Amino acid sequence: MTQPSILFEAQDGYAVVTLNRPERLNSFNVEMHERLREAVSEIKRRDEVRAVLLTGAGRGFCAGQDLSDRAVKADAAPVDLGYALSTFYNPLIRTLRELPKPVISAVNGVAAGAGANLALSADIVIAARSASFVQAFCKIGLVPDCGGTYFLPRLVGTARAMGLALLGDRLSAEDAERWGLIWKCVDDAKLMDEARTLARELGAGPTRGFADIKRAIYASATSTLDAQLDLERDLQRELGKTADYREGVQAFLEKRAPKFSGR
Ligand code: LHQ
Repeated sequence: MTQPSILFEAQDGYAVVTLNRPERLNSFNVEMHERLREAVSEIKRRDEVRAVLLTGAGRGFCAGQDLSDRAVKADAAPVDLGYALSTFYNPLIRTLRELPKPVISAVNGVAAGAGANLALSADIVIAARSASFVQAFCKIGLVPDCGGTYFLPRLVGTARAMGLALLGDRLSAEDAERWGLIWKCVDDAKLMDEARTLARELGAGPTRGFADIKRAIYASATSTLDAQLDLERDLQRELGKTADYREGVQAFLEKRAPKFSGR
């Protein structure tokens, strides 16, 4: 029996989505895209799922597009790679960034091409020490996609972004942490425990506040101080009316841990 290309579990307020084509380093084919889209829709729909953890099965996180897939095979006839981006990759990246719940990627091994930028699209990226990031696109004559040309210069600056994109060298998880490309790098054996602890903590947090933190931080990439000050005022005004704000303040005054409902 063939294994499902996406594994999905939800408990304790968070979902774990595992890319599961380990024999191909979890590279994407159409079937895996479709299963992932279903998993993400379920996460969107279920209010009790308040955080997401994305990881890969086996020794890799994701090697990007499956280059042996019929849909992208470069043979005699020209192939429209824009179709795969419009249909699958771009909606995926947009949905994860706009998801009003925190997304964590636990990078368990190599993350290459679209797989690297999928990992970097998460709100928090935690990687195993043996993991690595490869902007492999230049090796096959392509540009970084899945938001790579947006994320890289913003995360590490133009000089490093350009080096990564033009050279396609492997960047170790330790260097990725040092460069500020990711949140942190941990020992391999600790990756999933740490990632689950984070997901549990975020899943039990003030979800509406978290959604607005995402919104404001991401808006700042293309915004001005003036606009951010206005946005912060507007978001704070709405968050001040939430049950979680009341609970947070009450818990502080009563010197106890808050119990956030996500509302
Ligand atoms: C693979 C792949 C793979 C198939 C490893 N496909 N089999 C978007 C829209 C439309 C079209 C085009 O692209 C895109 C976005 C993209 O993602 S373009 C970039 C696509 N990805 C790549 O170019 C990465 C290709 N892979 C590699 O460079 C290496 O495999 C990395 C650096 C990821 C890992 O290297 P190693 O650790 O040395 O592993 P390996 O190369 O031995 O791979 C293990 C197996 O996985 C191997 O199969 P085999 O049968 O020989 O054991 C590879 O052929 C297979 N594999 N990536 N993308």
